[in-house]
Amino acid sequence: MQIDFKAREITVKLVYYGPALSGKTTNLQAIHKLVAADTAGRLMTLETRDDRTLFFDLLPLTFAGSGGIQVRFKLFTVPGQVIHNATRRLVLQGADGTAFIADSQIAETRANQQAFLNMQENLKENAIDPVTHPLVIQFNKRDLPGVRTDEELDRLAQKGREPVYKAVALRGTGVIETFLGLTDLTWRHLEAKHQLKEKFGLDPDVFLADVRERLGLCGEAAQ
Ligand SMILES: Nc1nc2c(ncn2[C@@H]2O[C@H](COP(=O)(O)OP(=O)(O)OP(=O)(O)O)[C@@H](O)[C@H]2O)c(=O)[nH]1
Ligand SMILES: [Mg+2]
Repeated sequence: MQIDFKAREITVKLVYYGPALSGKTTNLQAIHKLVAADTAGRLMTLETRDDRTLFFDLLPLTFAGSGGIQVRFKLFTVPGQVIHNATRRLVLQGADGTAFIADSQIAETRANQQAFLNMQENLKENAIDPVTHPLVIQFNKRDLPGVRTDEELDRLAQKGREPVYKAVALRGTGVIETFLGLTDLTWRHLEAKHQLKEKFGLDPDVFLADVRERLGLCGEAAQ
């Protein structure tokens, strides 16, 4: 998190992590499409010819908090291809929260596991504790055949600490819910660490309700 006292601006870094082709870029594209233009900035993507992220994508979302504070969420994606590990580590630097985008296809189970371990390693490399780091998990591509069942994902959700979301990012389903879940978890973590309410008069309940309200309609529209 960056605080600019002069500009009265707080910048929060959120990273979309996961194996190659799980739909990280598609999540940002869907958010960009669903969120009103006064909230979402320009989506910057850097892709190779076959749609693979080479470096990262970036989408800024800006919200007005109470007391004239601007809160900017910078959403990044990492490149999922195994060879781009150095870039993934770099993008994860200073992350305040992470959404792990898993591929629901049974055939991708191993790739998900490897990417998850890789994320934990890279968090540690960046001196971020994977145990306390705000993390949500999204199982994407629910529309495809050969995916893990809803029951299996529900069981996983019950077993783990992290909130789990199901999505079809290509249709915009579940992407706003995932983002709101990540924002909620991340903001509460930042509040505990930096006392934003005390310093800026930014009440977490009021601010998060405001974010939900502004994006809530987008989630419903996507169903
Ligand atoms: N059927 C289906 N396809 C999806 C869904 N989400 C993404 N895709 C497709 O999966 C492919 C990969 O999506 P990307 O968003 O580029 O994946 P990525 O995770 O950014 O991939 P890297 O940048 O290589 O790490 C594209 O062809 C998307 O259209 C989904 O929910 N359902
Ligand atoms: Mg990508």
